[in-house]
Amino acid sequence: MSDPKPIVSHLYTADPSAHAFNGKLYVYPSHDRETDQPDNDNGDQYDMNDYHVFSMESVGGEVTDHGIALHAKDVPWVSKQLWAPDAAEKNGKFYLYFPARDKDGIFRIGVAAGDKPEGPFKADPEPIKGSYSIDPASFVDEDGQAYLYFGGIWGGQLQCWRTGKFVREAYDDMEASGDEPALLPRVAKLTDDMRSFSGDVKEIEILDDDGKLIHASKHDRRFFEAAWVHKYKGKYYFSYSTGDTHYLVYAIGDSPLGPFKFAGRILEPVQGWTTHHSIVEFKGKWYLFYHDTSLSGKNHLRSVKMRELVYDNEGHIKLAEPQP
Ligand code: FUB
Repeated sequence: MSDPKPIVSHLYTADPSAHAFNGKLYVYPSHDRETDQPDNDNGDQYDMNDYHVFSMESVGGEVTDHGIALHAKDVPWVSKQLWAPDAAEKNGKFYLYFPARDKDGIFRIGVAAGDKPEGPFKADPEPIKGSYSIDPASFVDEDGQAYLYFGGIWGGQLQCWRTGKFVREAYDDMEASGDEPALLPRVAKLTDDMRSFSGDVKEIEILDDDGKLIHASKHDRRFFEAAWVHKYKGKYYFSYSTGDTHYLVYAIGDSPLGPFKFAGRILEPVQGWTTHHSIVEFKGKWYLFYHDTSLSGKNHLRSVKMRELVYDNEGHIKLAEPQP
């Protein structure tokens, strides 16, 4: 399969969250930049401080960079590292969800609101109460209920939240092991104004072929980071990155709260350590947005790409062949 070109090359972009809003395709990525921070498992090299929003009217057409939609300096609670964002629309308003370290170095999730899909967005002065870890992904169901999925192990600090409270000393115990269930991603319902959690944070169960929670030792299928939820033919698809094995995989369920049953791989490892994606329907076709480091050759300078997806008769996801 031929390797697609990045959708833009004037900036480094990663962790793309794509949505169809107002008849256009909008992409909300991280904005990677050069840094003198060390490259380590903590993710210090991902030292981003703003977000740009991109849009296109057609796939393959011109991609517009709408400029800075939110900057870290305008968010009072943030110390550093604006990581993978997402956006949602409700009642004609647009919301940007973003993870960043607070002044204590703890990853939290913030929300910023705007009147247009491309922003600018104004951030609430505090992170969402009860939020933690990284990689927020929103999903608004057909009944109008919105959900926020989040979590990431290792540098994403999810292992510090095993007890429901932040335990800094648990950081180095990065994940479970052996036959223990893997650490699980989180979900919370959002309030009608999209700015708070309306209930408790819950764990998302991802079940293996035997109907049990995926074992922590199965690094090729356990959750690492980059949650994404989409709906196809009444089923909910929960997709994510397996981190240190570098796959994008997915699981299918009957409820946005899970459980989800492991269903396979979407994408084999790309160039670069991280892999992170979104899945969106636009003008009757489905697309995978993802990133790799083909442009820079450096782990922390990534570029967003896209490929068309198709479903087989059982609802399993495949990359379209040939690509448009
Ligand atoms: O971009 C920083 C982090 O790298 C993201 O939050 C992770 O999902 C990984 O892509």
